[in-house]
Amino acid sequence: MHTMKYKAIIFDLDGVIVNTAHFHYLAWNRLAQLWGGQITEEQNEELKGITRMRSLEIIAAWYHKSLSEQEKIMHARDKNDWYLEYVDMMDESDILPGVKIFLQELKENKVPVALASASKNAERVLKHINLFDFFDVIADGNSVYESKPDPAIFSFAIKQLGLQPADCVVFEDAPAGLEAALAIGCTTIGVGQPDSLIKAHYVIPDFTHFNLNALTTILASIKSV
Ligand code: B16
Ligand code: MG
Repeated sequence: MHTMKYKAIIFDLDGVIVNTAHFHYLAWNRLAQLWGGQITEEQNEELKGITRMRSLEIIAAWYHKSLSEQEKIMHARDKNDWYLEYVDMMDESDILPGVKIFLQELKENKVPVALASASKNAERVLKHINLFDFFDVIADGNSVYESKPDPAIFSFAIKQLGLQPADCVVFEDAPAGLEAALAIGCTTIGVGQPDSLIKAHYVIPDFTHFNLNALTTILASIKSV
């Protein structure tokens, strides 16, 4: 047994750095309401980490809607316009607890940091909350076509870092994201409730009091991966 060593940290965005999930929910729910329904909390879990188009297809299936390509594009555009109304009101106060201090520690210790988010709006969000400059690599919804749980977004980020999956620790809040990172051999730390993140090597509730020391202790407890 040996202690796992990390060379880089990869962060998901929604649910890890900020709670944009709520804004995605409000925007998708507007569409569901037009179709005479409401998206439940459980259904919303299924949409976490999933690309916009794939999410739309899933929601359309819930309401038994068969959409033409043109209709899909129109609904996805409407949803995004609604979503961006919320994003454009975001500022530093929307950063989840402990995240900025941890990013500052990573920067001081010259640990490479990447973002791997399904969102096409990731840069816009990071700029609103003033965290854009903390990232050496940004992999987002514009980088790859495939949706998590496909590992393409993580492979893209890791290639840009010039590293191997086994060198990277991934922080994820969504089952689809964990599945993606695990499929290629990253070490995964779930952020949130353990019961919905059972696949993760380890789960933390959030980044409150989290630091490199805590990470080292966690990686030692995970054993050789
Ligand atoms: P956009 P993550 C994901 O972000 C969200 O969890 C998911 O709900 C959303 O549909 C997806 O981004 C695409 O976002 O519509 O902005 O391109 O968790 O991968 O950071
Ligand atoms: Mg997420």
